[in-house]
Amino acid sequence: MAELDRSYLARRLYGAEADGTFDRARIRAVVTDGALGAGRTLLERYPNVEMVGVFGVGTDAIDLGYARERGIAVSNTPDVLTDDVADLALLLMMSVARRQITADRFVRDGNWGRAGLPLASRFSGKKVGILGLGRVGRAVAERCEAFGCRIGHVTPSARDGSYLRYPSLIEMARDVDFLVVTAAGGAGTGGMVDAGVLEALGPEGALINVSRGSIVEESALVSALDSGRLGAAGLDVFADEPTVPAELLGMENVVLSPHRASATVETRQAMGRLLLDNLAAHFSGRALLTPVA
Ligand code: 8YV
Repeated sequence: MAELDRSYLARRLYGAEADGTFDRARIRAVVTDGALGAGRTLLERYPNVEMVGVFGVGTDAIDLGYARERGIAVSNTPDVLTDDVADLALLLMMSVARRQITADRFVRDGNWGRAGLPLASRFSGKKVGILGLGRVGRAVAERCEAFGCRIGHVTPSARDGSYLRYPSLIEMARDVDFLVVTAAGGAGTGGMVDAGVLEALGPEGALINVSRGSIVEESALVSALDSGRLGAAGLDVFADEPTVPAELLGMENVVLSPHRASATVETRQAMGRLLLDNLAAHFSGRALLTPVA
């Protein structure tokens, strides 16, 4: 299933409007995704929109306040993608620890038998700190427990006693080997992982982000990795996708991924089905299956 070509869709959508072959008043629902979103500017163009269906769990790119003002229902696709996102977080942690991308290229470049590779690090038994113990964060924790890792978290509202809860992000960063970002994006978490947190994570630490690039101060991340103040990173999301800071492209201690955490056939089909089921529910007068509060 091809990834959504967002620029093509935008050109077709606004292009059609420009030549008058598109009656905005007839639009009753907007389908978007967790990255493209639906802000006030877009929703204002469609006076009769009743619903926004998000193909994804993140709603930070949806103007929920304006949707509420307009009485526009919003649905997303939680749960069906939780396992895939947590799996990718584990894949990034292990790839970073074992330097697997470097090892792969070492063999492909024909260097095996001609040169040596530095030793990697063990993943099992490491200390993992989770920023945001929600559905995905909990799934990451359960996976890490199977590898004998010690789990901690920082979560504003969690009352869960299952794992060590740190009083602050910087205290957790000081104490763990991996800091995994699974918190929801949006105004409440923007820039939470700043230079101080990255410094606290330190030269032996690694940042893993499978949520939103906005949660990390990306310039501070690049600087910390470049200077060695931070040991490594595994990143599936970035501040200004699809643009990735050029400095990261040359770093051996960084594993990069193009916002693919939910991009498996099974999950994307399940997300699509859930999105369509929400649309069908709305237009048949039933409650949404997965409404966004
Ligand atoms: C994207 C995501 O929505 O679920 C989210 O919030 O970020 C992703 O699943 C997905 O890649 C569709 O573009």
